[in-house]
Amino acid sequence: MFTDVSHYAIDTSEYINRRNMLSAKVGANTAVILFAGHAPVASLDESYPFLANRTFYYFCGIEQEDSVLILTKEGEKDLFTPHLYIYPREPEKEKWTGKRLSTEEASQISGIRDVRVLEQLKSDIDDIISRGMIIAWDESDNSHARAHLEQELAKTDRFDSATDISGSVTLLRVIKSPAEVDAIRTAIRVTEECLEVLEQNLRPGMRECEATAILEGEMIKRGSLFQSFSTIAAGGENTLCLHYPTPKALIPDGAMLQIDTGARAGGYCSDISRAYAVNGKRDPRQQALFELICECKKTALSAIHPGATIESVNIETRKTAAAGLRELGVISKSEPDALAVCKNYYWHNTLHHMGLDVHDVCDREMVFVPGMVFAVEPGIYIPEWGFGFRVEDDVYLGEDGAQYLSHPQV
Ligand SMILES: [Mn+2]
Repeated sequence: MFTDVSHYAIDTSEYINRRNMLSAKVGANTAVILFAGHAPVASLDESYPFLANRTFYYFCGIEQEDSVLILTKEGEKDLFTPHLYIYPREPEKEKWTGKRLSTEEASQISGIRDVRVLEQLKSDIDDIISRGMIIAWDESDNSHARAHLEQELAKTDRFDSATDISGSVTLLRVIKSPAEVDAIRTAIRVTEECLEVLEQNLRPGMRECEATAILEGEMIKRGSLFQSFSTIAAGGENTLCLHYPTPKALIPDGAMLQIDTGARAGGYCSDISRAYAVNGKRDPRQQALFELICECKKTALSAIHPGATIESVNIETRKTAAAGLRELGVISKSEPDALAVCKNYYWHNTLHHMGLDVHDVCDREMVFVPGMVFAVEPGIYIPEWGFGFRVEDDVYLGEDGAQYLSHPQV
């Protein structure tokens, strides 16, 4: 199977709809200002790869450094007038950095007719301020560009009037449209194809980073140049570290290999964890833990329904884990508070929202409603046994409950 996502894109109508939905949540005489941001410097003239601020991207689909989106709502108008600011085409610079978007291309992607060059931005913002419009922005955006605007506003005594729209944006972003679910499903398909290649190449004595290389190499081949996050590959005792950062060890015969990985499609994430016996056969303990975690995932899936919360799913799933750990003798049968002791073995959340960010925006207290997408990842780590792992699948919450988007490991 080979799914090519090099040119996977969400339809322009999606961005238009999203801007219209946000306009209904914003008062009159307001200018929402959102920034794509700039890749952070690694050292000297070397930068980390660029990924546009996901809220900026959500409203226009533009993946180009330093771009700015301004949505103005003036007078009696119900809807925003959108203005997009990008760098102009510059053939000399593009010899180094590659082709920039033309205004026509940016317009086609975003559905925004008014695309301007960045040079105009300052005077346009000055104009917005002088007209007394309310400035609205995303306070969770910690880019230099927003900090700079904050400084500028402070000079004008307008700083106090700036409003934060991140709460309204979260309410939109947590509910996925059919097109978003399709993008996530496509990202998952890519990840699953790459995991299949890894499975065919597993062998005792391989290095953890070889697993990373196979997975990320296969993802890049399929056009997912940017993954949801850096792949985690941990063997043996290293599986006890959740975000194990140094995959340099050899994986001995008989050990487990924890993989946590995800390709992107159209900017959307997938997030899948697998626990493999590196020699192809789980020993009885490995098998017992695998079965318990799968049992936890079943519990989690039935606990994910409209009206549930992240915490209610955590509580239900931990009950299954605690009972299972008792069965396995990890928690003593005489222990009066197995649930409390269970936290020593099951210490991370069971699930998180997933979308344009892998740990997507959310309000942790938020009650689940249909249209949400989650990565469900029960994990149990047993230092006494020298290993632990999580098994993670992605699900969509419909009217009738959670459905798998990925194909669970058996
Ligand atoms: Mn996850």
